[in-house]
Amino acid sequence: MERRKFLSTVGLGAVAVAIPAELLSTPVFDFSIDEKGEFKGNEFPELPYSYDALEPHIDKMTMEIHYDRHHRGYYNKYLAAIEGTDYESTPLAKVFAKVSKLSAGIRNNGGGYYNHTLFWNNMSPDKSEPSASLKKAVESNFGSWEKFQDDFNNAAANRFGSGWAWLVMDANKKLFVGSTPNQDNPIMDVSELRGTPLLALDVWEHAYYLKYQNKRPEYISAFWNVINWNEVNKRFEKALSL
Ligand code: MN3
Repeated sequence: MERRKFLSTVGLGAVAVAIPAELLSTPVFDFSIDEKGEFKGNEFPELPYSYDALEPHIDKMTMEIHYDRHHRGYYNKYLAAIEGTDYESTPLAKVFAKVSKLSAGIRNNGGGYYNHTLFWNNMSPDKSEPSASLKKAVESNFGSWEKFQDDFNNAAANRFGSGWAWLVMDANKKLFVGSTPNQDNPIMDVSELRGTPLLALDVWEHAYYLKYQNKRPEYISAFWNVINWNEVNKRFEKALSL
């Protein structure tokens, strides 16, 4: 099956539609997409669960439109933006490292494509827990787990207009939270936040408006119920080892 081949090639893991439920709780997103990775950004990623899997926290219609229209749109427009250029074979991370010199089409659509791929994979219908080592790092960087949650929630709630909230590890292995506008992300050279993203939250209105309308804080608190900590734990360990 072609998809299976692609998955093993880019290391997205076992995310085919028919896999047993218990596998859905295992990390499905490979770090190779990131800063030092080789991910070319030329395949549309599988959604690792069904559209209704995150109900009631994120509703089915939002997921379907978000994934199949918004995300697919970024993907298609990114491919169009790099068509016929050297960037067709350049890993996404290397494109982002000099995105300030590239077109708005590459920046916005490449960012949209990458950010949503992180986002789908750092959510799951299955309960999981932050690892002991991640908890310890969060406590030492933020003072407490609650302070981290507050800071993350504030970053997400206070991003004016469209953008993303992040938990990021910087080059000194320190954790911090922040937000980026539009489809920017912490591995873009234009970003004020620089580092390896561990957790991403989409705060564009299209991510929550059908269910939550203008109540973005309710969507943000619902997000905590569907975080795939297995994935965040894995990214944390990988980022520590870079
Ligand atoms: Mn979105």
